Amino acid sequence: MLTRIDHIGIACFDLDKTIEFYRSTYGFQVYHSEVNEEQGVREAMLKINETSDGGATYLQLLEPTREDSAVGKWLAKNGEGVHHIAFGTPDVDADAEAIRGKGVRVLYDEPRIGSMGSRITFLHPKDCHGVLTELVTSAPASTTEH
Ligand code: CMX
Ligand code: CO
Repeated sequence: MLTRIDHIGIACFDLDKTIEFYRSTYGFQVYHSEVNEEQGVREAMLKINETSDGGATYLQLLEPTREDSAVGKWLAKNGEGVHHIAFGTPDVDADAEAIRGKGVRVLYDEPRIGSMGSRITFLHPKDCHGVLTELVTSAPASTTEH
């Protein structure tokens, strides 16, 4: 069951400048940052609020590490802006299978590793009214490293 908005993914050309915009304009701080080579991103998670399911909602700022990555291609075509929305679930495997059964293309056969050791998969934007949609199960709290 999808229980929160886990994050909004925002594509940017310069991660450091974009972090500074969110800090100086809104006061949001970087909670976590990492490079995910498989996804081709350098990313920063800004925690906005905690949620009633024990998780949290973040902004995920994304700078591509290579032009042929999903974010690199998207930036070249669209410029900066909202790239995807991510829903949090305790069981990404079950939700992905249930949604696949409804005829929506799930991009990965098995969830992959996302931010902070989470497990993630994506739904094709063309099957979701133009919105690239991610499903996320957070890593257990004891294994989360910031
Ligand atoms: N939102 C909405 N539509 C999108 C989109 C997005 N983020 N990305 C691509 N599209 C649309 C394109 O506009 C295009 O539409 P048209 O045919 O009407 O022009 C169509 O989808 C195909 O796009 P494309 O540029 O040819 O790109 P690809 O098909 O090669 O890739 C996708 C699209 C969704 C399969 C790819 O972006 C993907 O695998 N995404 C999942 C992984 C990802 O986004 N990783 C980065 C984030 C990591 C994280 O969140 O941790
Ligand atoms: Co994301």
